[in-house]
Amino acid sequence: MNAEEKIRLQQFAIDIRKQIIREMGSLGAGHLGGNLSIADIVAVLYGSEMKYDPADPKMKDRDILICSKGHAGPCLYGALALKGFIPMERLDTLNRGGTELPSHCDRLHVPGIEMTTGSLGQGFSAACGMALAAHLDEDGRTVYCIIGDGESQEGQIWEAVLFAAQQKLDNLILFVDYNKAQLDGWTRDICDMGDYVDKFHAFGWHTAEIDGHDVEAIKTAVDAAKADHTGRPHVIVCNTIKGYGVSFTKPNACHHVNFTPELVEQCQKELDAARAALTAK
Ligand SMILES: Cc1ncc(C[n+]2csc(CCOP(=O)(O)OP(=O)(O)O)c2C)c(N)n1
Repeated sequence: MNAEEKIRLQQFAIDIRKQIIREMGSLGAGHLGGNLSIADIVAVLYGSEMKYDPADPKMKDRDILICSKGHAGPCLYGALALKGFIPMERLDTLNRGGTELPSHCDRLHVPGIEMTTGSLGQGFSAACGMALAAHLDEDGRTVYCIIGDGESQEGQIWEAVLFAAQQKLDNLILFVDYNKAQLDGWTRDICDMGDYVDKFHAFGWHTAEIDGHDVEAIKTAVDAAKADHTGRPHVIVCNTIKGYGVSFTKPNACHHVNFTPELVEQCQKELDAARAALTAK
């Protein structure tokens, strides 16, 4: 990846983080930590990897992204607004009465959202079904899915992992947002998942483990997964930090955060400074 492309994707990730703060700031609260932790993954997907058309969200042969950890809707909404799927002003209506922007991913209200999620464990099964359909149609589509590490404690996830391997879904790329924290503390203290790479490897998957905040590493891993047509589904285990990008967050205590206007201003200033530092490089 050349330097300009890297800066462009890093800036896009910061712009997505700014929209997450905007959305939750206007509501006064939100699932901050797990939204910020996936912003770099979402930036690479919408900024470089996915086939889509904001003017035609249901475009035939588009790629699919399902955020199975549905509480990270605001992150996807930020990317979708920046790419022109929805008006930017709609971001100020997150989860208000009558809104078209419910806080959890909602495919019936939000153009570009492919699956309604929020009940953890379920979105990934839908992603496997869509990947199977694309596989049977041989239409060249890639199906991406993001799950949380806390979410991976759901039994349904591992049924789907088995199914994807059995069906040889090599058009399926799964990201594990390995931020090491769930709703109420560290994942290792609640239900330790052990080594994801070993686990997925044992289930017959093609695996990679990367820094999930490094846009270059994310793109390299996705490109390698797309180039591997050996009949194995792909998992990219992304080491991330819950609440990444702003300074006030503590990784194991920022699942859901209340915002004051002052806190919103502080976060936006920090993100603007990080963006300016990139431009200055
Ligand atoms: C089936 C189900 N049980 C419980 C919840 C409540 N819940 C929402 S987010 C969350 C924690 C999920 O942890 P993780 O997947 O690690 O998400 P992240 O830390 O990345 O935000 C829980 C328990 C839910 N949405 N669905």
